[in-house]
Amino acid sequence: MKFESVVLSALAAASVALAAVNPIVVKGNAFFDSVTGDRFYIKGVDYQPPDANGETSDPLMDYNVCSRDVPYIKALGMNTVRVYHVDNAADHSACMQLLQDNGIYLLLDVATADQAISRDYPMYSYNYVLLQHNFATIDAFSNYTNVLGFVAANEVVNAVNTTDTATVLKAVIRDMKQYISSRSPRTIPVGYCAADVAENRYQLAHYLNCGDESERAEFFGLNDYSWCGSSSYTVSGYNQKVANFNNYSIPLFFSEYGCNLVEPREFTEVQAIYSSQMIPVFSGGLVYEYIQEANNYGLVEVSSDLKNVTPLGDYYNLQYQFNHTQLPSGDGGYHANNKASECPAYVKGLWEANDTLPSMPAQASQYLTAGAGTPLGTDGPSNQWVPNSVLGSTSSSSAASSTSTVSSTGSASSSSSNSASNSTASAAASRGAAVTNVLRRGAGLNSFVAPVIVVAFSFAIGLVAF
Ligand SMILES: *[C@@H]1O[C@H](CO)[C@@H](O)[C@H](O)[C@H]1NC(C)=O
Ligand SMILES: *[C@@H]1O[C@H](CO)[C@@H](O)[C@H](O)[C@H]1NC(C)=O
Ligand SMILES: *[C@@H]1O[C@H](CO)[C@@H](O)[C@H](O)[C@H]1NC(C)=O
Ligand SMILES: *[C@@H]1O[C@H](CO)[C@@H](O)[C@H](O)[C@H]1NC(C)=O
Ligand SMILES: *[C@@H]1O[C@H](CO)[C@@H](O)[C@H](O)[C@H]1NC(C)=O
Ligand SMILES: CC(=O)N[C@H]1CO[C@H](CO)[C@@H](O)[C@@H]1O
Repeated sequence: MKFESVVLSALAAASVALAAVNPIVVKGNAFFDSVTGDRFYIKGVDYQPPDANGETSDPLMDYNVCSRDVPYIKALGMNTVRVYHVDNAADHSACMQLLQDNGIYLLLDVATADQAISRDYPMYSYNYVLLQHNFATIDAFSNYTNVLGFVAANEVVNAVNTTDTATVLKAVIRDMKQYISSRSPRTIPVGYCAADVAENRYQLAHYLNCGDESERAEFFGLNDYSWCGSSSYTVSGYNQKVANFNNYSIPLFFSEYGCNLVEPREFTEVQAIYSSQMIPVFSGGLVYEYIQEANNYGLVEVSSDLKNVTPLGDYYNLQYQFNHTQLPSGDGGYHANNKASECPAYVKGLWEANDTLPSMPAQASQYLTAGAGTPLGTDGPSNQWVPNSVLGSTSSSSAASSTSTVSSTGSASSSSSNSASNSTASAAASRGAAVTNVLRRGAGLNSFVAPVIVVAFSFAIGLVAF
């Protein structure tokens, strides 16, 4: 039994006694502390503060940034941050130590603006450049015991017409797992964070959890904005998700939550998320998002010199909820022995992923024995290969649309076709999608001579006009 107030007073004393941040392991559909054996619930916040120019940057390479923010994150009672974008060539040791000292785990997205699965040409983006990047990111973080998991992609399936990307996604998950088992000092789970697309939400979840063990995801995050204002367990539809995921065999959590259609946000969903109704099936969640940006989901505002942050009303509302939410004791009634899912059937226009994953490219296979080598960082080559066959007469006028997806603030994932309730919230909130899924179908990759490595980020921010 753990009361938040106990945790907070323990945190106050953390300068004398270091918080224990033992590696987390997956058992059945839940996370557990590998040393104490306690069930681990994610109490998290999505953390991607932009740099001085409002651009996406790596908050874990700059001690000024993480040391500014971690005390506020800790005072909220959080035990996890999700970071959507890092520079794998940077030194993260100081910030990782700070997180560790404060009992905070890291859920890390490996994609960047330049290195990600493409919705436009998923198979062409599946190459050794992508895998070298992902593997080098694993190398850069796998020594830290407070890494909770790696997110292979965020919202790459964002509609009914991008489901073929799931085949590549699953191959990437398989490859990352294989790299971890070959090279990492410990097993670190690899999973996915999904847009809440009502039409194929369960197909995707079951697809990533079906087939051979070597191919299956090890957790599933749902970016979910279905609880707005003083909604309820039933009005939000949480109850249906619990019922439908009851037989799911891997950990499930909200990788983003916090609808802002009703303001101020009271975060009454916190009580539901950690209730005995939900924890047999869900393992907590992460609030979108720590820092205030144009899309208006922030908990704190940062000063223009980036030196200070000021908590906003939503920060205190969230803190209030965590102060008054008690985690159930024991293992929370988790499901130890659910079976892996059945692979969903092909349905044209709705679910078009298949069960024949592409093999790991030969060049990438070498990394399993030789290692991924030097991390190339955010200036490294992009994996967005553009083949001759897709060039053609299509105009490249849609470049502008990709511009908007990368600008770091707000209303990112406009192509999300959530027909679920509150799709506006979901679409507007998905800044994470902007970071990881910059390149979408028709987004202006048409005018290159191929094969060519596209400097996608420069392209997307409009520095390069072809
Ligand atoms: C991780 O640990 C290994 C073995 O001690 C070391 O060679 C490697 O440089 C470390 N990686 C990082 C990023 O610190
Ligand atoms: C998918 O549908 C959206 C919305 O209708 C559209 O904007 C996009 O171009 C489509 N993508 C493909 C690959 O058909
Ligand atoms: C499976 O999907 C991939 C990626 O879309 C595609 O390249 C491949 O041809 C598909 N395989 C089968 C057997 O349908
Ligand atoms: C939450 O609890 C902490 C520690 O007792 C306290 O400092 C803080 O003011 C509380 N916050 C709210 C909003 O109740
Ligand atoms: C779980 O239930 C869903 C339907 O709700 C079904 O599609 C799936 O195959 C089931 N999984 C198992 C392992 O029974
Ligand atoms: C299902 C659900 O939670 N729907 C909510 C969507 O947002 C509106 C507020 O704008 C709520 O009234 C609905 O309950």
